[in-house]
Amino acid sequence: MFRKIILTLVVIAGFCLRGSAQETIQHVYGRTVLSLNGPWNYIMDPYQMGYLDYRQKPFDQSTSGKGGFYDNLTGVDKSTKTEYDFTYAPTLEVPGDWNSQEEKLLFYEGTLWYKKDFVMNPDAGKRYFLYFGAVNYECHVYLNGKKLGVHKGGFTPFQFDVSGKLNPGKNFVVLMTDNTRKRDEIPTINTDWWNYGGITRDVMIVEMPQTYIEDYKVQLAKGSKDIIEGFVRLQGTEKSGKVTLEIPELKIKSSYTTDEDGKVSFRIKTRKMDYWSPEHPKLYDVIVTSTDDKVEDKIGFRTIATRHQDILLNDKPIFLKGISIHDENPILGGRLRSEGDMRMMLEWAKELGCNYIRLAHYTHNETMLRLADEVGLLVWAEIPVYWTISWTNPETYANAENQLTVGIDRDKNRASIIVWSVGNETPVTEERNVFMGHLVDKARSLDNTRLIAAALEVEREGYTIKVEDPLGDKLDLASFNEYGGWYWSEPKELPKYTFDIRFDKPVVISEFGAGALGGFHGDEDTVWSEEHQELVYINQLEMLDKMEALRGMTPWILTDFRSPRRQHPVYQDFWNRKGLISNTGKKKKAFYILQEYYKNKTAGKQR
Ligand code: GCB
Repeated sequence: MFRKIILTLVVIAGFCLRGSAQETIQHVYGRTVLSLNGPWNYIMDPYQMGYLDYRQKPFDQSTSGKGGFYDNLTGVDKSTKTEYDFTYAPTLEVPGDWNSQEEKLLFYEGTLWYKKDFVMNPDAGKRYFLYFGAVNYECHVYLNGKKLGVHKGGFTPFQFDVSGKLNPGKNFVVLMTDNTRKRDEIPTINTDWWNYGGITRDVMIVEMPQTYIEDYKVQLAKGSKDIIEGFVRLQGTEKSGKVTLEIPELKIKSSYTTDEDGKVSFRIKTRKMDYWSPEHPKLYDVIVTSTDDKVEDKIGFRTIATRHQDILLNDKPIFLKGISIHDENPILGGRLRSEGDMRMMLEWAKELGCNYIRLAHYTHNETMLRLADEVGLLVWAEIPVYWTISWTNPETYANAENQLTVGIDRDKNRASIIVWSVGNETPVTEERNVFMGHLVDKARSLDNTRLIAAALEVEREGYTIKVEDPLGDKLDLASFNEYGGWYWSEPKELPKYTFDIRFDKPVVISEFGAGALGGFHGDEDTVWSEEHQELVYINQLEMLDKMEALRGMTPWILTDFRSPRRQHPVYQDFWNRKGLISNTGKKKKAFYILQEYYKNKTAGKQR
């Protein structure tokens, strides 16, 4: 007990140390921006010689603040003595990881610098923000040779206020990025995915008025089908002012005055509306206006709840026909770079018959969530609290909580998201229970309208598969990964197993699967053959279908993906082969087994 209290205090102290998450502008894609996407010059710098002097002191902390690569010196005349030069350096496309763009960078983990020139004519009456969709993992950002700050975390957006710092005409941004894995970070050193480095998502300069709409939330109130609830927050010089919320199709137009912190909360009783669902992904135009600013969004309204073992979407029981997805284009062997890449993944999920996807194991691209809203796919969103992280380090907790907060903050208006997951396969210990318990509480305090879950693990006793993780008591779903027929048991034995789950909650299997090399055929007992993977799927589905409480699943995984842990030279070659689609885009036999299963599956009917 005493130990538990100490741990709780440590965790809370960790949160206080870092303070609250950095706010980013809601819906940057709906604002006036200058895109900085495209080619950026890069320099690979394994010894950080662009950052540290020969005594290992950072140049940007020296008296002059100069000496690093961010000075962006270029050999203009014969007396210039520089040992780097971005002007002649090769380029990488942004957005895009470095690994998939240059062969010598495929396995690179370390420091790499980026530089981009751009021309602007800043308007003195406006504010400007330099916004990054995501950079993996740590990055130091410099504008015109001056440091703006540092950011850690590979999957969440961040921004810097650059008002008054932009030159009329020529400007340059330099980034030192570093994807070195570290034990105390989130994720930690050990994962089963590629540690893609660099500027993996959009970069832009966002132009805003002096007082602007920083954030808003427009959602159905918890448990209600006719009350739209939320807030608008202004930021800038005149925080207290008039704001108007309009949803023309619902004949809503309401005006409010924000308080001295710029915030106003509202509740609006609404008329009959079309609820968002996978079959009918209705999005309403939502317009927020302030004296100087205006932003337009498309927002869907739906309810999600559980009742004993049922999941209710808009009050009706639903079976979640899902698939897990990494933020990776298997054909590129790199992070998803464009809307086209993302649509390809979602179309495959649709073809499989899905109404639901698990975006594993970290915050995905904002565009992916907007597309899920548009095409009608429910979403499980997650943070990279994965396997064995540093449970007792307060900084680690603060980092996890920050990633959770920023993710919820960014995507709180997306109807598609029904589940916030706080982690995957974390091992049960007292320290972990405290850490994870706090994350669950935090998620609930930030958003009480969605389900909170985590992908738990199972234990076995004979032919009984047990789910007993105490964290499950705090969660809305009984969700767990279960690799029968692959990591344990023969596939043909699976139908003999039964489940013993200690929670009276809907069961949503967050993973099961088996590896197969696309195009490799053999009999069903030949491991790595498509037939073997097919056999695992057939027997898994037979076993799972016997479970009364089964309400959904996201088998592992839609497509093959790169992983440094998958080394078999013939069958893997650094690819995790559990995809239902290969890295050449070919559907494996198991794809059709799951497709058939989903075709016949209806909510409420378990067998
Ligand atoms: C898991 C992990 C997932 C792995 C998968 C596998 O349980 O959650 O990240 O990739 O198993 O292939 O082993």
